[in-house]
Amino acid sequence: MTNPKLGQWRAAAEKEIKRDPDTLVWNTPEGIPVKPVYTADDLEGIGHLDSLPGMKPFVRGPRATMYTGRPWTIRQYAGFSTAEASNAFYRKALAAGQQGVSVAFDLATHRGYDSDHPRVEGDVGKAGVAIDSVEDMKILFDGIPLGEISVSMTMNGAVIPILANFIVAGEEQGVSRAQLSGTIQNDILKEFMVRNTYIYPPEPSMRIIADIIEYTAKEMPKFNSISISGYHMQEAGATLVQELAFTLADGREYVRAALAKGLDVDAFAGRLSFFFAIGMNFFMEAAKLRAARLLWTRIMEEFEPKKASSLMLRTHCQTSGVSLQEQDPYNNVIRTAYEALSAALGGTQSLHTNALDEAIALPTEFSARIARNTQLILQHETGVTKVVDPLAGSYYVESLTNDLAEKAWALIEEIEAMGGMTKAVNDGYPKRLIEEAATRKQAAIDRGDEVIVGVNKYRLETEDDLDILDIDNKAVREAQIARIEKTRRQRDPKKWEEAIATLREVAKTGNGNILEAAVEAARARATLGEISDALREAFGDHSAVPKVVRKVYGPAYEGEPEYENLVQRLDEFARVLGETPKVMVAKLGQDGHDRGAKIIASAFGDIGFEVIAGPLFQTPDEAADLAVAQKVHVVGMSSLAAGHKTLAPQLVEALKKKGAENVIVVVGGVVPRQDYQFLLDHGVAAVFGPGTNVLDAARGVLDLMEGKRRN
Ligand code: 3CP
Repeated sequence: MTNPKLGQWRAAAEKEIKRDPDTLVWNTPEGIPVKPVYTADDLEGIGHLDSLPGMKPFVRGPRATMYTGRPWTIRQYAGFSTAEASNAFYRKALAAGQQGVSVAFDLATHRGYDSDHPRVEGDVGKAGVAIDSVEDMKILFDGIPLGEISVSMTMNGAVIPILANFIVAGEEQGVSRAQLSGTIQNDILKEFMVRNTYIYPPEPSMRIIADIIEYTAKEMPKFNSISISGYHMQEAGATLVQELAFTLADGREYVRAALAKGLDVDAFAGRLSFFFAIGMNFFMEAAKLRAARLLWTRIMEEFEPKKASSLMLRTHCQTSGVSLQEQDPYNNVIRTAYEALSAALGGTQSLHTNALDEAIALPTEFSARIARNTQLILQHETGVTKVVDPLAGSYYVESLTNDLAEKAWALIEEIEAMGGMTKAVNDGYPKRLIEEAATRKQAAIDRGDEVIVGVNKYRLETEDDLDILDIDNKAVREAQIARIEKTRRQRDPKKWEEAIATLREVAKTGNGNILEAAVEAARARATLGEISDALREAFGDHSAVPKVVRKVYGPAYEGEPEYENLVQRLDEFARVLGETPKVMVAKLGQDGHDRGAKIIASAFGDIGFEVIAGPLFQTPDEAADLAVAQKVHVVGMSSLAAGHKTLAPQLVEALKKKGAENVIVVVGGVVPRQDYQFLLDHGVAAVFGPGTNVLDAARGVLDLMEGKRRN
């Protein structure tokens, strides 16, 4: 039934704006047309409207009383430098109101390398804490009672040694594994899609996950075996529909893997948990969490569980990292506060609020305090915890919930028709959709269609310096190496050898549980690298071939003089040069964040450069070899994990050594302004920091090439 007054509204609207009100419709990246006004008509046919919180299909929340009974957990993700430094940080945060711990590991740890491995020189202690063995893990939780405080660990690649070390650290603190509460991320499919901290190929990686689910179901009843994550998809540029669909499809795949181990669905389903990003589309994000719960119940009903808890989606959320900006960074406090409110209105169980400086560095004590207080103020001062699901019944939000659910379900079914998520991930389908969405979004920002305050509009003439945390990773590496050596010296070599041999055997034969064998190895003080290597021997390493999407950025600019002029200028320069300018986009060290690199490669290709996308995880020497072999004019190093001060100078030196000093090196990504001069002094020709317009970067590279030719 159409509201008879809608016609009157249209007339009034048209009079106000002097054009058709349909021109006010906002077509979101999800393909959802958001109308200027919603009415009861929009609720017609929506099935979930009369549902209640704590009841099927859980749209209104997994708990009957939600925050009125217990507010969400304030769980700030943190970790840097050494176990000692991170431990001190956690203790202070807990004393100041944080309610759970969430560990960020450095990228060397993520990828299964000990701190003394030559490939990780630029990574140790940088974007998280370095953990090499049980000895580090014990220090990390010193004075934090693991039987009382729940601990989340973001770990996927080296998930086996980390969880094993955690279990043994608990044991040696006097806390049995049955008492340990917390969550391990353990979500490998999204690593192949977007985050890239995988180690082994997809198939054995799925076996690892099933083994962890099996072990925790039997031994660790309070521990969440997985955190099925959409967060990184949104960070990589996914639309909310993609984030929703791919995450839930991943979840379905993990359930199937666990069932294939012979587990009863009710033995593990209640300990599956989720993790979503909360970006700036305020109502859509809250609706997304509601839709996620609705769809997860639908998916889980297929497996016919008996317990209601097996049907309910519980989730952690983090405010969006990509929504943070380097420019005018105090705006980030405001962005984060809105996102946090949206997460609370959506009914999250646990939340991380980003610190204002997280676009450029690790949080300082000051910025971490503001981030934490953003949640404390929400919980204690705003009244949002006093009512369950306050957005229920809103014409707009209910309609959005339904639209998101329908669109995501269509994509989930599409994945199903392709043979499920492992297959789709192997084929690269979700990755391609996400990269296309990311490139489209970048074009919208560069064109100014999407406004970012302080970046592409209302930009400050001068930016104030911000105090940021810098880690001396040389010192961290030396301290870690000393402790690894001590651990190796003090352990019983026979016990160590036996435990590693058993682990290798279990991995190779498939007889036994990998985590169980790894716990023994951790007890015998096998290091993280040694445990990972034992599994590497059985499973091999996964290496991905980078693919770059084309014709997404360019078409968004078609006909715009700014873009056309640049294309023409490049074309003319190519004629003078006698060849197409060739740019290699390089990712060095263990930094797998490749959204920026992929967008640059894609956009530069459309503009007319010949682009070589270097593989992930290269050493500076390997990148220089590739640059020489490909005869590139420019290497663009993309750095998002703080390794630039070690790796960029090494790249410049490696090129020089190979007689390729003519190759121009530029650095782009998350580079604090404070570091620009250092990089320029070490042979880098230009730095393109966060928020750089891609066309400006392309013009900058062309200027450098032209300048070089003239000299
Ligand atoms: C909850 N409880 C309640 C109520 N609400 N009891 C009575 N009344 C209520 N209203 C109970 C729960 O049942 C539970 O007990 C206990 O209180 C804790 O509640 P919870 O909701 O389970 O909360 P929490 O322990 O915090 O667990 C939240 C989830 C968990 C389930 C989401 O998985 C989690 O903490 N995830 C965090 C993941 C994370 O931090 N990830 C960091 C990613 P029982 O357990 O006994 O039932 S950082 C990545 C950053 C980007 C990058 O990768 O680099």
